[in-house]
Amino acid sequence: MLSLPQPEVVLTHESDLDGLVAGVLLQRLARAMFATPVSLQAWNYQGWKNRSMQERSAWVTDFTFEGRLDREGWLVVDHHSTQTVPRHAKLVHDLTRSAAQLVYDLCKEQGIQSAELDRLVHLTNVGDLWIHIDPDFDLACDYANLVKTYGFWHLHDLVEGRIESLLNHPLLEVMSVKRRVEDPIGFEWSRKNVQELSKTVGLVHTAVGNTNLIVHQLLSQQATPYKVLVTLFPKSNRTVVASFRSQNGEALPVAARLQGGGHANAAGTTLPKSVTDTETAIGYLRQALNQRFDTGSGGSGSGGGTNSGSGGGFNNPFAGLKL
Ligand SMILES: [Mn+2]
Repeated sequence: MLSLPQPEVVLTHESDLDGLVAGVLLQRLARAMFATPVSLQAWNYQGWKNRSMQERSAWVTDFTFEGRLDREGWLVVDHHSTQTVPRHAKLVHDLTRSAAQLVYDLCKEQGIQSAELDRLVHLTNVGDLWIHIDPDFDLACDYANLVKTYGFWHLHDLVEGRIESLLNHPLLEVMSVKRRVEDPIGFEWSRKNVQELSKTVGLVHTAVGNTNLIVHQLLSQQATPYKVLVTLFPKSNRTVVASFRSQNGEALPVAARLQGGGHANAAGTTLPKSVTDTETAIGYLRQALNQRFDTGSGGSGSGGGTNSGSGGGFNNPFAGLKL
């Protein structure tokens, strides 16, 4: 058994089922090991990049291990690729398993295990790792879509943190109908509505249907000339999330260029605050993706600095963009 430091907080990824299941399970593990409740925080990529890591001790899951997380008293359980070698933090890392699966393995060592959790973690794994040959793949997508459709905290609060209640939840029926009715219609429409952002990146407009599935089909059928397909998700707080997909590792570098992160073929970012709708997002992405790195004469601010203030300005490299 790995000896784990007592955490002040559990930090997880807000955007998907993997983050939800892994985060809640880590929280339970902490409570079981230290007999005291620990709060759960969920972050999107943009907020995460700007978050200061002040806690003396924290448990992190479903976020890429990087230097600023390599702290004494910190635990990171993750499955995104990383070049960083841990020198201070404890790292539990496996590219081939979901964060939920990795956390659940730790839980089982502490006796936190049930048939319900076995099932939920399996479905999370299949959906998050996109194991499309698994017989449960369609169902796993329905589970993943619960978080995409209703949001991390809405769903969490609806089941009062008891993630087992997601199993066979009545809302899955809604996801299943959406899949059967919306996906074929959405695929046909999206196929005809792909817009060039750069020579290698195309924006997939979506009307209805499971965007992930539609984009995956477009890529696997090579239905467009682009190596990377982008979809945009305007959020209720007037930010826009951009999601990048590819088949040969091209998605992550594009997302990283836009302050994002993720997996080689499935990555994302939250666009700057001044991008508030799809139209401004398209202008921003065109500008950003067609700009060469070496023309970024924006001065010291271009070295990876992000726009952490609440003001409306873009990051320096894109300061000249007119919207
Ligand atoms: Mn994940």
